Amino acid sequence: MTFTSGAELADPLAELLGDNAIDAAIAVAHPNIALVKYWGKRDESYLLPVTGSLSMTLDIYPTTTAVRVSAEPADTVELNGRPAVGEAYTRVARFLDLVRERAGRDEHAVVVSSNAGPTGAGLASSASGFAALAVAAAAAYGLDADARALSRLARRGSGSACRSLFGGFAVWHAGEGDGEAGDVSSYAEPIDGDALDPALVVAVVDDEAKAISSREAMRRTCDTSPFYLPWADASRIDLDEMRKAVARRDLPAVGEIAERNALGMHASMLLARPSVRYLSPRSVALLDRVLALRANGIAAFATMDAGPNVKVLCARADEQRVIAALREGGDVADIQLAHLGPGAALVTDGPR
Ligand code: 2P0
Repeated sequence: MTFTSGAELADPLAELLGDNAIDAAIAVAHPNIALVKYWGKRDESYLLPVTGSLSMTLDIYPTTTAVRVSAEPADTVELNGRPAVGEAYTRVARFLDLVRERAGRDEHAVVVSSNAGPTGAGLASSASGFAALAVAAAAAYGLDADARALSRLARRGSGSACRSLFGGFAVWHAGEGDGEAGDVSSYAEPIDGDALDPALVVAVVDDEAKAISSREAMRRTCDTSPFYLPWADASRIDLDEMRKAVARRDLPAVGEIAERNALGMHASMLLARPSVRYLSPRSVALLDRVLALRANGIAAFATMDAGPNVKVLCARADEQRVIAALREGGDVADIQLAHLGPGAALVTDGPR
């Protein structure tokens, strides 16, 4: 796997824009990891969640995306150096339709996007991807949108993307109602948690794309799991408690709530019919290491998303001990250390 910074990627993308950068823009966005999860939609077409969620935006794995409005007869989309096809293409083209509708324009676009981290492996590439696309496409089409409008727009591409508009910690409000009413009330906004300044150690067990999309897994869990509604009820309480724990900079409480919320989400998936299981034996081995760290007095807590990779929240002072403990036993393919990262932004001055 090659890791590239957003700044390095911006250079070839700038070439795509050519000398005349009118109706063109490049944006960079980072993934976010939810500490209180989004799992389940109340409205599939507007991507409105059943419950609110809370995340931290990371400073690793940026997505860099260039959008140029073009005279071509259709949108062209390149992801990680290859033409996007099938569902990946359709999701981007539909998203551009929303931008065009809001901007009152009908030209197509050329989109070129690169992820510095693994794609579709439960490491939030769709969050950084649609956040970067929202910012770049809005700028390229001249859409006048503030941060909240961009967050709502990014949500239409991938729910979790609405949180990557913001750096640090963000809360995604579930909002009220379906359709247009839900659309205006469901957005993310930043919350003050920078003083907490935790580390998130990302233990990559497997960077292959997942076998079942989170969208399908979410739908199946909502529709069939008897554990889904109990988890959603518990998650609303988790969100309230998490906001208070972040506000009082209480890392052990933040970690404990995050871990129970993630385990509950995975439990609800396990009871879906057919069952959805993202965690592998290696993920479970890493959870044991996190328990052992705690038994040794280190405040380390795990969270897992739609994939087998395990992210461990801890204080910066403990990050190297956590990395060493996770490396033992040979269950990880790669370890990345993340801290709080920036919100999505245009790359305005060329590569930096
Ligand atoms: C989250 N995940 O809160 C949760 C936890 C994965 C597990 O948001 O269907 O790609 O595009 O809205 O945002 C992954 O789902 O799903 C996700 P769609 P998305 O981060």
